[in-house]
Amino acid sequence: MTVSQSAPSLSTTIAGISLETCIYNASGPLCATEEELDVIGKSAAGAILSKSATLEYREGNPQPRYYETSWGSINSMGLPNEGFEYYANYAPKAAAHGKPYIISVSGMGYDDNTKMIEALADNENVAAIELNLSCPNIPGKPQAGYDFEQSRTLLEKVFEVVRLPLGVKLPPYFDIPHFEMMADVLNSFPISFATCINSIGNGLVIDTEKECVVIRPKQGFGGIGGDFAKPTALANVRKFYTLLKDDVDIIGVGGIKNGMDAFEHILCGAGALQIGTQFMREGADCFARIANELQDIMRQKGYSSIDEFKGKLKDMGE
Ligand code: RRO
Repeated sequence: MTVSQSAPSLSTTIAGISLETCIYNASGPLCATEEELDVIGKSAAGAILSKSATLEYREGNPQPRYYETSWGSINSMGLPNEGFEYYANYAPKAAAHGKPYIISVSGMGYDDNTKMIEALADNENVAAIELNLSCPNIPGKPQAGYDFEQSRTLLEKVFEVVRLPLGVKLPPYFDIPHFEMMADVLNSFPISFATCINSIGNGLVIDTEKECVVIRPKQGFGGIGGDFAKPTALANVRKFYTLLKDDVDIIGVGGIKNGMDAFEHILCGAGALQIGTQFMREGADCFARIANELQDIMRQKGYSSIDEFKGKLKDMGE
């Protein structure tokens, strides 16, 4: 008798919300309009995450503001979005796709953030909020996540009004004391998840033929995503997995373009994965492809669920 082997499960739970599959879109690429969100809804993505919303509509930075390279991307979009209400109003349509809808919020100050988060309190079709502490592209505005006291103050205000599960989107950190300082801030609040990492801020890509930068805003400086972001993303996933309270889920994003990249993120501790640059490059087919590749790897290794290897990265001892 042959025993039929069921496919390895990619299901996961983030912020107490069940996802049929742990792979979905990163906030940023192709998630700013209803049409784009519907494409994600119809795809194999495990959730629908919106572009970071501000209180009002924003045009964003001047074009060209996104550039793809062989190894990834640089962007200085400048938070172009339809305004918070648009994403709140999309919630029933997202629910019709049968998968959790998460709204990314990126207010221009404390009050904007609390207003948006308060307004979402009773939206039963929104599963969670991802508070963006890390947009690198607003001229003259530092990334909140690099200012630990500002982050603490913002979270104090936010947790006075929030009713939905709330997580934070973090910038990449590079220094061990900085990981510890941010973990100390986050561990003071009942956050549900931490998404690691946003793009690596203020890189520079050059067109050597033209001897010119490749994007217009900020003299060509922009956030780096793709292959080069992966080692930094893995380090951030790993560090926050070990430093944050046990009930905080880690969502990995940065350089995931195939099943093995996804496997590495989970090994470091990610309970869900977001795809940014590769989604922009390939479109929504990337979710099913990466999921299938991850399942193949799990089959080869004898894993039937992601919990069997999540966070189980070994080190080599001292
Ligand atoms: O819109 C952007 O320029 C942008 C945002 Br809000 C962000 O969080 N990360 C990024 O790379 N670009």
